[in-house]
Amino acid sequence: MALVVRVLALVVAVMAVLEMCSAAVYKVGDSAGWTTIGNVDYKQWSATKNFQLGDVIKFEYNSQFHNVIRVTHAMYQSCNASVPLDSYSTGNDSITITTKGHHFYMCGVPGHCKAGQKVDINVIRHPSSAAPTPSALASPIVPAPHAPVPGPSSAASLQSLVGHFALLGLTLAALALLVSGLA
Ligand SMILES: [Cu+2]
Repeated sequence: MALVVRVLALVVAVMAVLEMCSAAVYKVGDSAGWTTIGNVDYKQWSATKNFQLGDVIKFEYNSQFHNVIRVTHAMYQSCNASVPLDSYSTGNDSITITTKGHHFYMCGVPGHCKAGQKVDINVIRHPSSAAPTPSALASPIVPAPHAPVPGPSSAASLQSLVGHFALLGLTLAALALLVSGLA
């Protein structure tokens, strides 16, 4: 029984760590993609996501008819495409989010933004969470971890796996100690 509890706790901990430090890829509009067809509600789409630093925002569209530009909040609101901050036009654009706050994107083709082809990617600022280290930003993709082997050395190896996430490592260690105490 004690072993089961310990293994479960470790699995939960590993999942929590992976959840927090692995980059997610979000395809804008899901299966519909980046389009004016079908009145995709991009506001609703982004509202259901929990964007994190390092996540990849993927725009898939027919480059003959659409494009992607990053704009300011004011330009986003007024659908002003005149001075884009960034622009993309391959039809398969992956953008990695490296800063917190709002990231406003719209289609620069006349009329499309007004028709709703605009999206606000908001990485919420958590005041309590530790600031991400530059190394974490530089390498958002976490190497595939080895399957956790339950045992006395698990906590140590897990800690080394997430060594650069000191706070998480400490949490993990505390959890392991707690579980060991209960066993
Ligand atoms: Cu368009």
